[in-house]
Amino acid sequence: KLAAAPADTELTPTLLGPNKIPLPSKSLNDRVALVRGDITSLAVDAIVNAANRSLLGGGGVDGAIHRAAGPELYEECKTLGGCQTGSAKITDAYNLPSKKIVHAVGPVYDPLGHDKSERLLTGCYLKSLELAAENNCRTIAFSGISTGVYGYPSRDAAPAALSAIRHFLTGEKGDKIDKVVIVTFERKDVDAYDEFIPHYFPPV
Ligand code: AR6
Repeated sequence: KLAAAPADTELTPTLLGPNKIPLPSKSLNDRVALVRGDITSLAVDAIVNAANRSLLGGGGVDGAIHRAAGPELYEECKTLGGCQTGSAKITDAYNLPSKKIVHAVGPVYDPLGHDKSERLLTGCYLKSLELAAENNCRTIAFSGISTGVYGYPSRDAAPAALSAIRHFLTGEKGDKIDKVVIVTFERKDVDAYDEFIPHYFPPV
């Protein structure tokens, strides 16, 4: 269960998020968890990587995942033909304790095209959840997508991510996922999720 929300969880229009989802719903609280640490150590069904369009590895969490999964991951990624921004593809997880890796390609944040960036980021979360559900992955852990090298501000990325997760869990295929783990690494992301989670997933 998540920590209790501050008393003043009054909703403002900005907290409706990109999908204009009515908030809040107490019943979803135990379906989402927030942890800080290394996503490569998690024994969930699927972990979500913040990849680039080549899907052939890079720095940040992508580099950490490729190092920990081993060279077979790179070999499988080579067969995928890359991936569009705002979408995702799934692979095996090789030496990782998870069963699958979803490789999501977030947008490079564009402050002059905020709405487009948000649509693409939301697309990453929805497609990742869809792929997990299709592959019988009932537990999924997300690293931050676009909030590192790609420059997406954490205070904008967190509500977009939470809105998309909530949208999926309340939708048609929502019952195919038992638990969504949000993995934070840096303080700025911890702070953003601490602030926004109580609005999207209020405590029971
Ligand atoms: N473990 C867990 N989380 C991490 C780690 C780690 N080792 N390192 C960073 N994060 P980023 P992006 C968090 O830069 O912004 C790669 O080169 C970090 O705090 O990994 O989507 C890809 O190949 C941040 O919140 O991904 C692409 O070229 C989040 O992971 C590009 O970077 C995402 O930061 C993608 O950039």
